[in-house]
Amino acid sequence: MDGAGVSETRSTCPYCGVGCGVILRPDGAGGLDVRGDPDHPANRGRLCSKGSALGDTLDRAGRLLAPRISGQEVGWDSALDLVAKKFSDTIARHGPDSVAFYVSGQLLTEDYYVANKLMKGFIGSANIDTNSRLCMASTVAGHKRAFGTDTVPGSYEDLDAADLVVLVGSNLAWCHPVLYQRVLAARAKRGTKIVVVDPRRTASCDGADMHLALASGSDVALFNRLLVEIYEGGAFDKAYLRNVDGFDAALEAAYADDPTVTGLSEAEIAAFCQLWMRHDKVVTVFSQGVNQSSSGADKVNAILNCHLATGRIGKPGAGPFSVTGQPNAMGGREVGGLANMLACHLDIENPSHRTAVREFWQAPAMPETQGLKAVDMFQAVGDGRIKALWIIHTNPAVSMPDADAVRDAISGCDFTVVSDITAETDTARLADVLLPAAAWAEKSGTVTNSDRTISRQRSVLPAPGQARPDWDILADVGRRMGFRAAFDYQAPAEIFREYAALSGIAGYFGRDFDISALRDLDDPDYDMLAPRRWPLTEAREGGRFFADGQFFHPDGRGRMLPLRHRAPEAKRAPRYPFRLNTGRIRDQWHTMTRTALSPRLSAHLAEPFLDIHPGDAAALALEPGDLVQVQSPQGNAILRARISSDVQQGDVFAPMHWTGETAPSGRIDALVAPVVDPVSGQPESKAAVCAVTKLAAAWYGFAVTAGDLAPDCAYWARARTPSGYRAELAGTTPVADWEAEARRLFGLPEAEVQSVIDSARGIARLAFYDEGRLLAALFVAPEPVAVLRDYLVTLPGAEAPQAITGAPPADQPDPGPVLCSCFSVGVNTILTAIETEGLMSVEAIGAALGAGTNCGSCRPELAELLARCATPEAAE
Ligand SMILES: Nc1nc2c(c(=O)[nH]1)N[C@H]1C(S)=C(S)[C@@H](COP(=O)(O)OP(=O)(O)OC[C@H]3O[C@@H](n4cnc5c(=O)[nH]c(N)nc54)[C@H](O)[C@@H]3O)O[C@H]1N2
Ligand SMILES: Nc1nc2c(c(=O)[nH]1)N[C@H]1C(S)=C(S)[C@@H](COP(=O)(O)OP(=O)(O)OC[C@H]3O[C@@H](n4cnc5c(=O)[nH]c(N)nc54)[C@H](O)[C@@H]3O)O[C@H]1N2
Ligand code: SF4
Ligand SMILES: [Mo]
Repeated sequence: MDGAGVSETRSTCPYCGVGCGVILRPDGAGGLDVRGDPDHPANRGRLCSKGSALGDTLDRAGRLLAPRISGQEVGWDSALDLVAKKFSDTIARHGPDSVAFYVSGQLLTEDYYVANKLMKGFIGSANIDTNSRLCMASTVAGHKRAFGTDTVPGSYEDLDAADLVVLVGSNLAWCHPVLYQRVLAARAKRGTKIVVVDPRRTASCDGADMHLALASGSDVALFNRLLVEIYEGGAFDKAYLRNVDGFDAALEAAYADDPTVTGLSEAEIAAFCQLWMRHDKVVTVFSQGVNQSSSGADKVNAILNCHLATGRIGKPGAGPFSVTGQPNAMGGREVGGLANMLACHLDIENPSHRTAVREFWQAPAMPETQGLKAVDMFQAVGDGRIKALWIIHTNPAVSMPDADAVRDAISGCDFTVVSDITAETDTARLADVLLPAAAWAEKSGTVTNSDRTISRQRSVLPAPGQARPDWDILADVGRRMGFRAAFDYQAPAEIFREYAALSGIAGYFGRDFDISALRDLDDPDYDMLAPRRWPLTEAREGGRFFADGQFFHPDGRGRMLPLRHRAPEAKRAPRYPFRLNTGRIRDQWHTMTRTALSPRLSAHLAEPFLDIHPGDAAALALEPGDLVQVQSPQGNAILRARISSDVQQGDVFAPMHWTGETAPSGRIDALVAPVVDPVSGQPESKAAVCAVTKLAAAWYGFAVTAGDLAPDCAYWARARTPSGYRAELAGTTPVADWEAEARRLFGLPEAEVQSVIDSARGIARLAFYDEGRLLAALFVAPEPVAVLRDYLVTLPGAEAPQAITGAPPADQPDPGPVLCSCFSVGVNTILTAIETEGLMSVEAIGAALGAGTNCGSCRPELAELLARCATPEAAE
């Protein structure tokens, strides 16, 4: 409670694996004020743009409020009886392996624990897999091969203490912004060097000393070369290597690899190796450019090899560091949410581990082999081997590779249950039964971030309608399936205690994951639990692993692996000449079900795009703003071309975020082949092949509206604005009557209209009014529409007699696209201030305009604007 009697609650941000602490304070209008928690060790008060905008995303308008069976609202009893009956019947008729759960690294640990216990212990199948298969599986496999368990050796403090931070396949500036700010702070303080290893130039390169734009998929060759240099330069740690097997074989394989496949010059590679070898305190941060690859586990081990060879692991400021994507990716790995794990880092294929867990759970049945991994699981759904499927907290119809096939598989499945917070997702639309889940801020539990810190999420808002927490829905189904005692949970604290007790058994087997010190936590202590880093036993809390040369293989030794470069599976060919890289943008989270509710987050990049090199664009006769058709052997997309030398010639990059709800032709996973790493089963999301052609558009349109809109054309993308929606549109067939079409689009059959229509030139401009207030406006042209979008989005709902001109009155400047989402500062405003006020630094821009002073996520882009102003010839 503060002085005014308003209570504040500490919780954790529901987005990325940095796991920032937040302080939540009800705003009195059903929403929340959200600020960074100065006492949380992950962020010390900082938040990025997404965390800062959490308050904007709590809108209840689109929430799923009641269970539905075949689209009809029903009560919980009907819905859950049906789920329990269908699963029980299917198991009775076709065996336990005919059903599956597909879950998420965004579930809380308590949710995840119950799901895993129900499937592995009581249904008796290991067919539970998670979207972490698309995310962290290669790291899990790499860690297990090298260390004997899935252990993250270091902690965030290592980023503060390092002299060199190497970002491999990580766009830390946009995907783990608070960690990137931490690295930049260390750089300001101690001169930390930063290297980025990424085929693409990203925002993370802006603060970097070196960017190695290697060929897609060639990381193993690069780190093999580093291993050779470590050997030849005498930088290996002989004493440490006494505890590690495989150095000679790894070195021999490394010698056999050819570093030229990286496409980097000898000088670049030599400079990188020198830098790496010169700095004992080196942290190699890696993420999806490493994991999402058909050689993902090998890439992980190639990095681990170099750290093991030099003994630079588990020491302050030194170690390999897998940064996790989702808020509870780590928790999911710990509870055993992957089809090839058991629980608490125990192995499903180890009989004594299995027996111990079975006895602890008093489980009737335990699978003896691994279950189906995500890609195989959806193939089994597609060919009818899986007959009942429960999808929880994830949107596979968008995010799985070969997404159109996955969508068809789900819709063809005999019985699909989807638990979500909204019915408006590509996956939820396919469900037979939809279950309303309580969302972040409405439910309680724990999550584990990238550096093994367990933090509480706490409920501060009532769940709307009939929504219930995921653990509660799962446990209820468990009870209805006949497992009363095992799923008789009343509160998440009970689940957590049981889980902590189980981890003690893992500790007994000598596994790393042991939080048994928390097994007797009473309810008030659980409520108050402050962030703690595991392991948490009577003997030990937190700290680092492996500096002492003690590993978790049965012989206690670490392992280096012999590795050879393998190119991505899909090969470029004349028909598919481009390499399609995919990933994230700064202000959207995955399939956008939450972040797209925020107008300020939607302003940064409002439509799906394809980055293409100027040389390739010229060969395809592309102009800036053209739409392109992108085709792969799996599927098609239409995206906005952004011509940029950030990507290499022959490579293109597209974001993963757009969906059937926001831009149906932008579902990029429709193009990605379902190719996986043979070791980890993780899909190769970053290296499909594709063809690119200019879309033969008959017309292009731009619309703003205070209401909703119902586009029906080849390309559309809509985004929230403070006053409603904005949309980009394009069609491949001419429209005869633009007024009729616009009235249909906006659902305004009668509204008063102003219009300028020039059919001969293909131009139409229409503005609809209600007593002088603008309701909606549409601008159509035969080429990409040139209107001042950032001005137009402010007009709906206001008196705007001149809207149809598409431009502000002469005395009102156009702010340009929003760069700083926290303070809604546009590019033009910043450029003007740089010029007229002579601003020379990001700090000066902040002092003048506020931009970049809150979350700091846009600081790399501000730096780039400054650099561009300083050297105009460098601008594209
Ligand atoms: N804003 C935002 N932040 C997020 C998320 C989000 O949706 N939005 N999602 C969270 C989640 S779940 C995850 S997993 C993380 C992901 O975080 P990151 O892994 O940092 O993000 P990505 O953009 O997927 O990919 C990182 C980079 O890998 C590069 N890359 C592609 N191929 C290769 C290659 O062969 N070698 C190398 N070295 N690099 C390559 C890409 O060009 C890209 O810049 O982000 C988390 N944070
Ligand atoms: N091409 C390509 N594809 C990729 C990637 C890539 O880089 N490139 N990255 C992959 C990676 S790393 C990841 S992690 C995945 C992410 O992909 P997904 O997991 O499919 O994406 P999300 O949008 O996070 O889906 C979360 C869903 O849970 C719902 N939800 C929110 N809160 C709750 C809740 O409390 N309970 C329940 N039951 N539901 C809730 C949301 O509305 C949403 O529908 O995408 C993968 N796919
Ligand atoms: S870095 Fe941003 S998205 Fe990630 S946990 Fe922190 S505030 Fe949330
Ligand atoms: Mo992820």
